[in-house]
This record gives sequence, structure tokens and C-alpha cells, in this order.
Amino acid sequence: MKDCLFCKIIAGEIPSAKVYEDENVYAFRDINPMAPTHVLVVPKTHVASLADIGGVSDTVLAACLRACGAIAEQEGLKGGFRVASNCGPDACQSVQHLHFHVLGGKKLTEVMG
Ligand code: DGP
Repeated sequence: MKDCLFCKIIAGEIPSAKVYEDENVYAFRDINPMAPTHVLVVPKTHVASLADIGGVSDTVLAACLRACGAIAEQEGLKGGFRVASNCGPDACQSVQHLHFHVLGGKKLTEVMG
């Protein structure tokens, strides 16, 4: 989608540190990491957030979650990891393209909210 930051990253128009890619998913390191591993997993098809997934196939959604697990293994997150997706203003979503944060590599805090 024109003017979408993550669509431009997927298209290679904006550089990123790629961690994983398959036919449905692109994943890259967050520019502002909150943990030693902080990767963003995004579907290649544009959708704004989890509130808008009606038009997204189950295949694509499953691919995103499978990618999160694959990345955790690839990154050696043997102690565990967290997957989060901010959706809408109350969750402070700042980029309007569905993405899953994969965080790990340290003991994460219990605070989720
Ligand atoms: P959220 O706040 O959940 O919408 O997360 C958006 C994330 O995107 C935030 O953690 C910072 C990251 N981000 C924003 N712009 C860029 C960028 O140009 N490159 C990369 N790698 N990450 C970005």
C-alpha cells in the first residue's frame, strides 16, 4: 500500500535488517529494540491491524505466528519469548500495518499494560 512504512520495507524501498522471509511473511529487527531480540513479523499483504483481519486468509495469519516461533528458535531464545501485537490507539499502535513484536533474550517484565 502506498505510503505505508512497512509496505515500503517489505518492498525494499526502505532498508531493514531482515531476520526471516517466506512467501507470506517478512520479519526484521525493530529500529528501537526493547530487548536483545526484538523482531517485527509482518504479513506481506497490507492490513492495518488485528481489528481488520476479516480479509486476511487463515494461511497468512498462521504464517505470521509460525514465523514468530521459527524466529525464536533461530535467535536461540531457549528461555522463552513474548509475542505482542498493538492494535489501535489505546495500545499505542504507531504503524498501521499489522505486526507482531517478538521479544526475548532477557528476563522480560511481568507488566503487560
Ligand atoms: P507499534 O508501536 O506496535 O506500532 O510498533 C511499531 C514498531 O515499529 C516500533 O517498535 C518501532 C518500529 N519502527 C518504526 N519505524 C521503523 C523503521 O523504519 N524501521 C524499523 N526497523 N522499525 C521501525
